[in-house]
Amino acid sequence: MDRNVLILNGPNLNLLGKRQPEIYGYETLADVEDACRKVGGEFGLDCELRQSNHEGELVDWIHEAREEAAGIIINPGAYSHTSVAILDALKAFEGPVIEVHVSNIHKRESFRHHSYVSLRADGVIAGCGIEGYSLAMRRLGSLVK
Ligand code: CA2
Repeated sequence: MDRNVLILNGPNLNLLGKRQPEIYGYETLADVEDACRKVGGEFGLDCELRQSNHEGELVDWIHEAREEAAGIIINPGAYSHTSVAILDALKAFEGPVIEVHVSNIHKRESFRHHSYVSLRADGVIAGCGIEGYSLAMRRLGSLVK
């Protein structure tokens, strides 16, 4: 638990690397997990990546993380902009939380500019492609001592 990071991904992110590469790039969630494992190794952190298209499942996993993870990296996808339930679940998690967006949400439609999750996140990374996840892992390496 002490050295485990949970990397959560919300709806449609299973399509990463498979559709709309002009926005989301060519790399998949499997590539994200590999990259995070590599960075985690530098800090003695282990990681597990999960993706769900269902809000309640993401909430359940955040609850599980209370017992199982030292930190959370989360790309809530479109739920960033709508989900008070995910925000509330994250507020019940005591470790550091880093929010990641592959695209720069501030350069896109105005409805993407607000994120409920940002009200809880200790850090937010947007627009760095999938490298954002590795950057988040590095940040957790500093925060989780
Ligand atoms: O930029 C991000 O990471 C987002 O969280 C991605 C969400 C979007 O709703 C947020 O506003 C920003 C969408 C994920 C959809 O992912 C796809 C990936 C490839 C092809 C189609 C969708």
